[in-house]
Amino acid sequence: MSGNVELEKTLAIIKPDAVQDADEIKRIIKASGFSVIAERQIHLSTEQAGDFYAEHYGKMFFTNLMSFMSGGPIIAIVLAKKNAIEDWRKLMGPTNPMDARERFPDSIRALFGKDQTQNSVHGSDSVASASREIRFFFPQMILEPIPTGQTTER
Ligand code: RTP
Ligand code: MG
Repeated sequence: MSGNVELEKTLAIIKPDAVQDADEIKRIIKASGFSVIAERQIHLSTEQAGDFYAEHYGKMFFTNLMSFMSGGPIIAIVLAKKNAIEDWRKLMGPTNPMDARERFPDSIRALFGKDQTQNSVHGSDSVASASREIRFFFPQMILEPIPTGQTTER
């Protein structure tokens, strides 16, 4: 058995507007106690960006969000830590960087976000979305402990 049972995983994305700041963002992430357990740079198509953010389909910002997220490479990162999902959302800060700068000046969106669309980073917002989003970028990753006697085949 490993000692990693309490560690939670979440999906972070460094969005196209902040890829140039990736080294500094990763430094802050690691200094905040997260482990980077997988990382991948990818340039999404508009369709893939729409699939990833399907929960926002039909909202007024959806088209804009798809073109932003497919407008350049992104870096998808799996982070692990106790309470990773909530703690990464806190470290990211609020959706709108202006709001982030007022209320949470040390947050990543306060430091690196440009506007309410180009806001530097993404984070999963629940256990269910973390699971879906990690699989979206890292389909081979085994997410749940596999009980003894079962195979990884599905
Ligand atoms: P994310 O999913 O990227 O972690 O961001 P979030 O939970 O803080 O915000 P969400 O409501 O899920 O929105 C997803 C992303 O859509 C863009 N957005 N643009 N009014 C706008 O122009 C607007 N609102 C949201 C942002 O890139 C936001 O992060
Ligand atoms: Mg969201």
